[in-house]
Amino acid sequence: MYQTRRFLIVLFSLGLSLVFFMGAAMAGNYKKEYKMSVVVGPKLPWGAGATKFTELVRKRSNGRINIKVYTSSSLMAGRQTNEFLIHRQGVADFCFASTINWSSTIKPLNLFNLPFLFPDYKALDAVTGGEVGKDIATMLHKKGVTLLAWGENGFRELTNSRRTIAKPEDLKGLKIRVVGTPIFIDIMKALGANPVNMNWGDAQVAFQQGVVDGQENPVVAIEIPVKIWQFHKYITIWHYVIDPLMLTVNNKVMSGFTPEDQKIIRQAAVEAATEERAIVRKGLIAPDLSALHTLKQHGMQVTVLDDAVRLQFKNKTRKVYGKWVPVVGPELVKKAEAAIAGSR
Ligand code: X2X
Repeated sequence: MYQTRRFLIVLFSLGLSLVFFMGAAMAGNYKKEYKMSVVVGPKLPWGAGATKFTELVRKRSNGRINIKVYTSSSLMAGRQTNEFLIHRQGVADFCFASTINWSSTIKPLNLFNLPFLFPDYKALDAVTGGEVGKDIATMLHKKGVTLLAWGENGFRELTNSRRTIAKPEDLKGLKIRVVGTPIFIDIMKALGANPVNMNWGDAQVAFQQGVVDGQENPVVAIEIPVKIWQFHKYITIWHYVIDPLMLTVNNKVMSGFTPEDQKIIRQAAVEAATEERAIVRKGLIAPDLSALHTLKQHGMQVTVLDDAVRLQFKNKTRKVYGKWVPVVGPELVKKAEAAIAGSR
């Protein structure tokens, strides 16, 4: 009797120390610091969203998971289109990334760059929140990256220092900075503009020096925070492409966390990205047009295209759309078009 009890006690303490030891070993596997890549600066909603995520994770994991945000493309020496590669290699453990910057490496992500595909947020939410979103998550997972949540940069609107752009002909000959993702060169050329690709860091210097006439970026997420009115007087709200953000983690890094910590990471990502998305959508749709008012207050001339004129622009880019469907993958485009039609 006494023997059995002693045996049980020994067994129990052995088990206990094993659990303890395993826990310690797993925690010991954690890096002191994880790296998170962001292309823009820390003060923009996009950069702030990344910081928010890291704060939630640090707090809820009681400091077990410590993520440092590397802003302004610093993990890839400014070259934003290299971000996916450094993420897959594990140079960046986490990313809060634009689909645009990854789409030269991962062709199906050009779905979001197809000109004039997404008319509004409802259409985008139907796509990212539906089957297409799941397909994209599966595809990314196969390439080594786990998609945790969708955030947003926003509809990309055109600004320039030369003139009002109210019809396609107005764009003729204007030198427009775009990201180094080939579809943007095609779109701008189809519209008669003269596109030049530049990394975001260089682009901001180019605006200052007047090396380019214009650029395209979202109003709340980028144009207001960088005070684009210092360089450009004219803005056209044309909603030509939308730019979702993906909050991601390298698969190997994710599998190194305990199930409990994985849950904390997933939850924090959804919360931070959802909050960020709400922030960048504010003030752009009637009755709340406060973001557009901010632009006007700073002397910008705001041209909002109506559906008829938007269609003129769309018509000019149809060939580009057709050229890029096979690159994206016809099945994925079909699914997205159906989801958008269903959201009407
Ligand atoms: O480079 C841009 O224009 C930016 C900041 O919007 C992206 O990273 C896609």
